[in-house]
Amino acid sequence: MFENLSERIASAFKQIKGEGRITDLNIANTVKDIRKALLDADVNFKIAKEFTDKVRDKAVGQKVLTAVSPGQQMVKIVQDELTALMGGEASELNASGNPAVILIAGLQGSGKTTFSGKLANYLKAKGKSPLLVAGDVYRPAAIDQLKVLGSQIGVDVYAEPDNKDPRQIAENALKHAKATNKNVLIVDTAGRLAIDEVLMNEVAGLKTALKPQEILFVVDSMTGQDAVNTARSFNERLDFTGVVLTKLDGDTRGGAALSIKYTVQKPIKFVSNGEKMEALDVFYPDRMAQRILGMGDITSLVERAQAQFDEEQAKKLEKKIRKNQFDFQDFHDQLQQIKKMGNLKDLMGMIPGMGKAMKDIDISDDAFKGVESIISSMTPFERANPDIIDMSRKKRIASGCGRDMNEVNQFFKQFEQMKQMMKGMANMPAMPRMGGRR
Ligand SMILES: Nc1nc2c(ncn2[C@@H]2O[C@H](COP(=O)(O)OP(=O)(O)OP(=O)(O)O)[C@@H](O)[C@H]2O)c(=O)[nH]1
Ligand SMILES: [Mg+2]
Repeated sequence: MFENLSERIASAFKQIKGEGRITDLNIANTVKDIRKALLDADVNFKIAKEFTDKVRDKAVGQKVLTAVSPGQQMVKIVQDELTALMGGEASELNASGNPAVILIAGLQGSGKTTFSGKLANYLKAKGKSPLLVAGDVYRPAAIDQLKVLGSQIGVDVYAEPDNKDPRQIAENALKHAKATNKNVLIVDTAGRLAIDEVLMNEVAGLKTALKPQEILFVVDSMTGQDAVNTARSFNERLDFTGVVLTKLDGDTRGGAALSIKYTVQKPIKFVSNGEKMEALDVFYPDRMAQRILGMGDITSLVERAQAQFDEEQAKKLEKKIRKNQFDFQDFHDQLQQIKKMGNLKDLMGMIPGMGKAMKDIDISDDAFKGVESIISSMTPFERANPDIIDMSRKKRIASGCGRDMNEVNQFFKQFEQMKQMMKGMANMPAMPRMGGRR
């Protein structure tokens, strides 16, 4: 995420970190390079200038020149200013109300429908009972798309395929939600290629009819400055409550994330970074600033792991590891959990220092494919009993998944090593025992 921007800012700091003596001149040079980096990331000119003026004034005001570690102090100033630029504090979604209504708006293809599904999934995990509403009446496929997402995450979808009046549909959906005890209504709407009166009237009409707690404006972060301009128009008309940035998994430069809050004075509430239903994060300006500065984001990484973590299952797994019974099925299940946490490259980028190292390495989600295919060509009995797999079984497994014997042997070797390592770790005295004595 924002690799180029991160790299440019890091190199701007190099000149100040490496210097034995800090002067007004190298502060000025650092600031100038940061400004260039922001402009190249498609941050609006005025915002970039104001930002770097602030950084310079603070640096001079805080006597960075005489500080013990001026480089670090500069980084801290930039970190604080980046956080402030993106909104300072995280802004919570208001899902109170019975039902709470959340209206989703934005241009065509920005990711509204996908986000509606992700939000429903997110709220469901928080104990809410959401209802998705198909408010896009123009494309018949739009209803199907929402229904597919709904069934994937186990959330009901309200649709009226023969009704062409989104306002009526939404009002009926509201009644339906009340009757079926749903406490959040998520209304997906139609998008258009460009801002036009028909689109604006339609969404404004929905706003009047539904009095939503939240109107979320969904915008494709790949569109940079355009994203910011569209946000401005939508905000003038709708006075929305928050922004959702989508497609942060692509090679977006960062301009939208950095300029939008400043421009519309509305918080970014969520960022979406992939097509999977789990690929949604609450937006934390401070964590994003850390990521941009190459400091990683361990907090989010841990939160993602926790969201996928099943305590019961973990306890069972620990027992098996202790008894040295960790098998191929367990291994397979663990892989699935990791994959659910999101795209691998994105996960690695959350580890401090890794973002830069990973920049040119292409890790796709296919990285596990070989291993997965080997496991899936085992019988359930083999998966649960790795020890019984002899040479002839290995040969059958290899031909079943179309991999060569070397690869299969290597995987078995790695699996054995991992098992030994796990056993060693599980039996270390420092590890708290679970389950108690028997
Ligand atoms: N990589 C990536 N793709 C996304 C993300 N969000 C949505 N998409 C994809 O972008 C395309 C458009 O997403 P939709 O959710 O259908 O967008 P929409 O705003 O509902 O589009 P319309 O209903 O046509 O206006 C789909 O192919 C999605 O899978 C994201 O965060 N990352
Ligand atoms: Mg849609």
